[in-house]
Order: sequence, then structure tokens, then C-alpha cells
Amino acid sequence: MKLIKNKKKRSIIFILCLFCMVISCSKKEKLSPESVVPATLSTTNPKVPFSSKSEKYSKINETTGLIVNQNNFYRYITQAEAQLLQFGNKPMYRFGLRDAVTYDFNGDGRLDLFGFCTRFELFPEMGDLGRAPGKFILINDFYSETKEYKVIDTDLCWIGGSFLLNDFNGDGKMEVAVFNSNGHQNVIYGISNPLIPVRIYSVDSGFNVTYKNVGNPLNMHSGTTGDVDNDGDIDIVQWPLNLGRGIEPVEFRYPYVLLNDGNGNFKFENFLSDYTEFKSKFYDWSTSIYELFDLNNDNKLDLIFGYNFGNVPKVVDPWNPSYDIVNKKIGILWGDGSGKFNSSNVTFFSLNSFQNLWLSLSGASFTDFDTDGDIDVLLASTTGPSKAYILFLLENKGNKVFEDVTSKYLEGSSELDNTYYTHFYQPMFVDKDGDGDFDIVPNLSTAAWESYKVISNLYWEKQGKNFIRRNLNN
Ligand SMILES: [Ca+2]
Ligand SMILES: [Ca+2]
Ligand SMILES: [Ca+2]
Ligand SMILES: [Ca+2]
Repeated sequence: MKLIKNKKKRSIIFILCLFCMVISCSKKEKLSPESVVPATLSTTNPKVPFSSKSEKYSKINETTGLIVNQNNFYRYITQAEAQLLQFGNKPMYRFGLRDAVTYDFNGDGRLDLFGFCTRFELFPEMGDLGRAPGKFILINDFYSETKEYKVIDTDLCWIGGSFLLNDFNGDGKMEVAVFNSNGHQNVIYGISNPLIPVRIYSVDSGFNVTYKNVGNPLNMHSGTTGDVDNDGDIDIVQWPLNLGRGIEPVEFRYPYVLLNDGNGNFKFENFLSDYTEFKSKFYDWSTSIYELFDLNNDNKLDLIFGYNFGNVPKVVDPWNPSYDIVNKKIGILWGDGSGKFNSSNVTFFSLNSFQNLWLSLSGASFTDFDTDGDIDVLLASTTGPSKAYILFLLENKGNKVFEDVTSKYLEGSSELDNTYYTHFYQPMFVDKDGDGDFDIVPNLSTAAWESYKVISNLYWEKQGKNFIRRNLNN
């Protein structure tokens, strides 16, 4: 009987890991030691000041970390570039394309990179990675020809989450909220790396880094930030994705909202206003991707959430009912400006079936593609083996109605065999070709150590209402 239970547990863990794509209390610490490593990366971009080509949104939507990241996005990093950033031998530290953000930290007008390298032990081919602490890297003027980078120690072993820019403490400079999945390897290797809460990193103009922990230690596959209670400062939502169902204490199974006092101090509360009732019905609620955005123009942030969808197999789950396993849908929780959300105030997307496949949400981004004033939604997803991207374009028809218009307006919406590109996590809407409308540019693809192809200049060009895939052969 025990064996059967363990077998079931293993199969569930396997399924959850398959779809985990990568991939404490409050204190302030200076990170040390630091060292400078010369790097000899060559790129073709001139040393011109960066200027944002991002789509612009309403004031409340511009408070989200996703859009601040988009405002500081120049282009995606290719797998070849990421591979040049690795250092060390045994152990080796390797850059995960997803674990980074660009911003002009030193105020010289050019984008710098703050990212994370995962540690590989003696036998990385055996999957021996992410057991021990990795390293942060800070690269001055990332898109220039010569790069200098600073390596910074950390206790984080695995991130595979989000790096989101926002001004959390109101000092006029962006900090970086890092959402991590530090216990990612625990179930696989039977180890017990601690869960770590959200960390807010401050980087000064000399690239000195400090951080503080906020919220609960959760296993987080991504994160989202924005002014969720409409009081003018930046708040945080942190949501777990449970990798070992049946072992997490109850406080690690449900989402939280972290409300800012304006100075970067947070009080954290259950995200769900109907938490007690929800908890009595559902063992947990795992979510891979969640993004705050106002989708009904009432100037109150709503929240898109999702994990497995499409043709999800029937999972024998002894901890049923888990909300995401029961639900298998992507939806929007409607916000009321209080910072809390009710699980019943929800709209689910009705997506066209994609080849009857089991899909997993990897990203959600926002654009007004038909310029009617309603924010439309782009969803990025992947399949089990995570070598594919499948995009969905949803037209906002008003009155909380969304229509899947992918086949109508989005040409080249999927690639299943990784001939040119792999799955990615944060599609960006920027005017890539400079003609005044906003194109889709992929961002944050998979880890550089995977043998996945990431061509250098993929995007979807906006033409009228249509998006057309470009540069497959570039
Ligand atoms: Ca800079
Ligand atoms: Ca706020
Ligand atoms: Ca709203
Ligand atoms: Ca629209």
C-alpha cells in the first residue's frame, strides 16, 4: 500500500516537475565577497544611450513590474550569448536566460544586466545542478562590445522565477524583486534547501548590492508587482507552485499579497478574501504564471493566472482537490482595489484547442492590438518537454468577454520542434522596427545549458491588426 502511495506521489511529482519549466524575517545585508571578472563578449550594438520602444499603458498598468521591465527591454539574449557568460570549471556557474533583467543601474544612459548563474557540480550531465548556491552577476553596459562583470555571492541555489523592476521604497530608483524557487531540486535529490521569500535587491551606481526579504518563503515559479491597493506605492503578489504536494505546510500552499507602506516595508496577508472558505474546499492552489494588469479599464489591477491547460491528463491526486488540477483553465481574477481578490469573482478564457495537446502557461503579456482602448492579452505556453512555444492572442471584447483570435491575427503562432526557437516566458510589446506600432518580441527563453535553439532576431511584426512572424532564417 505504501509502495503504491509512493508510486502515485512520484508520478505526481514527476508530472509537476515536468511542468516546472526551467527551469526569514526581514533583514538587510550587504552581499560579499565580490570579484571582477573580465569578459570578452562581442556584440554589434553601438554605444548609444538606450531609449524605450515599449507600448504605453494606463497609469495603473505602468505600475506593474512587467511593464517596467518592458520599458527597460532592448532585445532578448540569445543562447550563444548566454553561454559566453558562464565561468568556473568544477563547479561551473551557468547563466539561465530567464534569470535576469536589464536596467541602467549606474545612470550612464546604457542598460546593465543583473542576473543569476546556476551552480553545476562535478557531474552536471547527471543533472547535478542547483544543489548549492549559485552566483549573481552584474554586467556594466550589457549590450556594448566589451563587458566587465562583477560576481556576487548569494545563498540562492535556484531562481527560475522572476526578476521584476519597480521602485518599492520610493527613492526614485528601481530595485529588483526576485521571486525564486530555491527548493526546486529538493524533491528530485532528496535534499532540503530552504524556501526563501521574495527578495528586493538594491543596486547602487557603484554596483554594490543589498537586499531585504519580504513575505513568506514559498516555491515561486514567477511573480508579479504593481499598485494593487491603489494607494500610490508598489505592492507584491507571491504565489506558490508546489513541487512536492503532500509535504508543504499549509502556509506555503496559498497565495499572499504584500502591501507596501510606501517606504518598502510590507505587511503580508492572504491574497484571497475568501481564504478560509477556499482552504476548506481545496488542498492548495499552484500557479506557474500570474500577472497583475487592469483588463476592464476601471483603474484597478486584475490578475491573470494559469498553469496546466488544454488536454491535461487525469491525474490521480491523493491531495485532491487541488484548485489548479480541478480547474485546468487560465482565468482573470477581477480586482476591486483593496489588494485582495475573491476566488469566485473570476472569468475563464475559452481557448481554441491546440492539437489536443497538454499545455502549460509560460507567460502573459498585454497590448491593445486593435487600438480600441481595451487591453488585449497574449498568452505564451509550452508543452510537456518544454521545447515548444504556442501563443494565443485574445481580443478583449469588453464586458469581461475575451475571444481567441489567434488564427485570425497571429501568423506563425507556434513552433513545436525547436528548429528556430524554444519556449519563452515574457513576450514583450515594443516597436522593434520603428514604424509606430508594437511588435511581439520574445524574451526570457530557456536555460543556456539546454541544447535548445534560440535564433538571434525572432519577432512578430505588427501590420494593421495582424502579427507576422519574421526572421526565422536570420
Ligand atoms: Ca548603465
Ligand atoms: Ca500600493
Ligand atoms: Ca480592473
Ligand atoms: Ca483592444
